[in-house]
Amino acid sequence: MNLLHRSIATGLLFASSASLSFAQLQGSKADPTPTKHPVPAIQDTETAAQRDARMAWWRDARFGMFIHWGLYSIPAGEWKGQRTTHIGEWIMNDLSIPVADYKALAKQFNPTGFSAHDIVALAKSSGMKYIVITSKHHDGFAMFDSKADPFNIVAATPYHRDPLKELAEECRKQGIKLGFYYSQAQDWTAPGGAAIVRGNHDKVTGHWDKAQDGSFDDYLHKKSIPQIKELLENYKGYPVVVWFDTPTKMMTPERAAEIVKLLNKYPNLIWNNRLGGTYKGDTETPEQYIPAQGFPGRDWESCMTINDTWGYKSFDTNFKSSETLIRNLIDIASKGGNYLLNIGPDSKGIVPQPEVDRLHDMGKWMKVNGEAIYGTSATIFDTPTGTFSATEKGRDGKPKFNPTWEWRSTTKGNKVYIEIFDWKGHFHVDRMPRKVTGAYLLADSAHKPLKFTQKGAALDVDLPAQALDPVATVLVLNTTR
Ligand code: H79
Repeated sequence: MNLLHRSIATGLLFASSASLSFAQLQGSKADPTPTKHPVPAIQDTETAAQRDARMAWWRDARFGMFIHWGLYSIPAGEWKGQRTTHIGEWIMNDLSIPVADYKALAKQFNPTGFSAHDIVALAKSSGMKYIVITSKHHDGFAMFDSKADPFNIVAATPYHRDPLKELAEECRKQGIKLGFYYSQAQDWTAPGGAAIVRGNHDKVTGHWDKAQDGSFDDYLHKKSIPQIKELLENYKGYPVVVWFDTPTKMMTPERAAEIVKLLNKYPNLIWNNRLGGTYKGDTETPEQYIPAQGFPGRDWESCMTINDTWGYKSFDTNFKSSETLIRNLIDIASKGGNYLLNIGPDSKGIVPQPEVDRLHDMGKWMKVNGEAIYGTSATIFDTPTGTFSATEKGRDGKPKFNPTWEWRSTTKGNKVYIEIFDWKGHFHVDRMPRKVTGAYLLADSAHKPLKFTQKGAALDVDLPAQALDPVATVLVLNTTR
């Protein structure tokens, strides 16, 4: 259905909601009441079946690459001898760098080491099915060819190339999806751009330089919306995801609606819950944490860093282990979510080697065990996967969830996968909700049948003495329901 048909259908639906048939109600969103959005978004108008079709590839993918790359990779966390203690892409804000000084970085940005081919190949070999790259972060610098604003990689740097275009070509060639992150409200170098209020910055605007002052609506109409339009129009079939961030209080329903009008022209597009203006978008976006129970009834994606920064910071060497990263991916899949794992290329466009090494390890695991991740749905077990802290709060403000690492489970049709971390030479679960008809290890290419017994609700499986993979060995259960 094209957009015109969709909005006509929606208009009718909303005009006569009293006469909706039960089938129509079932086919529409969980909440069939008309939204108060000034412009209805696709999520407000599509049927559940249309939504399932639109989200299908994303739900199957389970694992994506986030790329934070921009001018901030030049200071790499340090400005005039001062180190930021926060995330690298926030350096301009954190160290109150004047607009003119920050913009001057563009003149020295020449990332000759960037290879779209290598980055796409890295994502693919790691088992990732999509890439989301920062097209413009809060610093306002566009990493693409923009006619709407000259502060961009093609017009303002000696590099003169559009990495988004090169990535789009490579993604098309290598058969992987591409999405764009765009900071729609925060923009610290464009007059009128928003800034989160913090530190000793202006208590109302969040600004620290007069050059940042101006009309937000002018910023929206002269930069943000035109650039979003460029991103949607100029990359032939991409982006398939638009990843908004930090709407701030400036992104009112009326302003967000102007962006929704653009998004609605792309009926296959997926966009997250950070547009603002009360639009819920398609996906929940827990940042730097894995929710205890996922988001039942919602699509969701944990975005996380490999070390502690998104944008490259030369002195951040706090890299998570491959074991942690692989287990995080499994944990997320077992709760029905996606893992958007970040890399931060440096000012030459090179991906830090410790990040490459970890992604290679993940790829090795996925090559053998990907079947237990892709296209799966959440666990069918009610076994707890950790405990809630009595004292600590998590990033969502709720009691912090501390995972334990015995095992997780994912499901696909009649197959139940048990990803075992803590290998004991046998597997036991008190309540197995299905009848098991066979068991084997995914890493055993012969799929040698394992002995198992089901007594009452309990299931016991005999396993070899040694794990086939110390990080996670996958037990496959064939079941009937
Ligand atoms: O792009 C990455 C972050 O830069 C971005 N979202 C991810 C994907 C992000 N922007 N804002 N936030 C996340 C949340 C705000 C964090 C803050 Fe702070 C806490 C702003 C001020 C205090 C972190 C710590 C940034 C500066 C100090």
